[in-house]
Amino acid sequence: MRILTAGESHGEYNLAIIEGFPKGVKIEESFINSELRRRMSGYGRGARMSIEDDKVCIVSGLRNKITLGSPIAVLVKNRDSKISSRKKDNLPALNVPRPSHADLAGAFKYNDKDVRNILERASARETVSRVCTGAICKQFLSQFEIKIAGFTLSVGGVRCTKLPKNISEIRRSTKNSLLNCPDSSAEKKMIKAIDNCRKNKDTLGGVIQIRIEGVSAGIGDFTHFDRRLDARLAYYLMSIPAVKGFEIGLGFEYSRRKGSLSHDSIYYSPRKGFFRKSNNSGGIEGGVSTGEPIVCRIAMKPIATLQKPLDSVNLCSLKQTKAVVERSDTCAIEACGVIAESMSAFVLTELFLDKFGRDSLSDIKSNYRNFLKSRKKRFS
Ligand code: EPS
Repeated sequence: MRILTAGESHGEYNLAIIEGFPKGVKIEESFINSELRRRMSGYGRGARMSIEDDKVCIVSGLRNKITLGSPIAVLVKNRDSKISSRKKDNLPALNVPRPSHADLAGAFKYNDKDVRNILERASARETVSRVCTGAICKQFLSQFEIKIAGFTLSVGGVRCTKLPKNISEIRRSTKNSLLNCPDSSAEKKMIKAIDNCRKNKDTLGGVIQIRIEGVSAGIGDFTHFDRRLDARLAYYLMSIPAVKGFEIGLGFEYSRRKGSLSHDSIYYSPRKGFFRKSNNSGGIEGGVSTGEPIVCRIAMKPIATLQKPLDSVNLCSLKQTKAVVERSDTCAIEACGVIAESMSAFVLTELFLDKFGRDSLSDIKSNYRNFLKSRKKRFS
């Protein structure tokens, strides 16, 4: 399965083409739209989100709401469209790159002194297409009772102390949260930190925890490095704009512990089969799912566009100056969580199809049933 996304931040549309998605899956547009709404919300977003009203239009790949096995194409219209592929716009050239954005690196790469030509595609607006794809993949995964939920673990160093134990707790505890945070007293402090940053024209990042439940053992592969489930998750989650760190299970904490206090001992009972009493591995050993919940975290850096800009250099005059100031968000941690769920859904779907076939949902279901039956016979 492949996704191809296209679209500029202030262009007319964002689109995605999903190739290799199986036939026979019912797709509800309303679910994609609810995921798009989640991506637009969150405390700390800028004025852009009150302009946009992201709604998907599925233009191909389905008949009567059921996938045909052909490429699925989806389209989301940008309300705040300022540039066009067909006619000239009147936007002034932007010649002063923002530190930490793609502006300067992109200007070098594409030999262009107008960084608008870089930022339009480097913008996180593109993640609209990924969330549409993730919402489609989630509808496939739900056929196998695989669930994915993320939550905000910390913002600007303020960390949750009350952590949900499973996905139903994540959903219950984040239901009325403005930051998708399960700990209401930590959330109050996070909101205060965001308000302070907005007042001081600064920005904040944070940490998202993702939990995936219902994945049977045996997804992913150790036989080649690029088929490892943890490597795939890292690749796709690190591709989200502003994500600078990835951990799975104990993550960096492993480096501080002894092996005897790190690894998940193996137990067996006729009722449960093989099981573990801990899940430090985050549900993946040797690049393959163990059957325990998959738990990983990503770190998002503070938004690059500052309203009180940092030092930079004008690409035309080479004079020292301050970076350009563009309208932006103070914190986009909640959106980042939704995008992370979407990328995880894509990775899981892709490796699930690797294992159980690709063409039609009915064949995949019967392969899956046979697999579970045969493992039950041999391992319990
Ligand atoms: C972004 C800058 C802001 C964000 C945008 C990502 O857009 P604008 O410059 O138009 O105010 O709002 O995110 C989105 C538009 C979105 O849908 O998430 C950037 O520079 O990356």
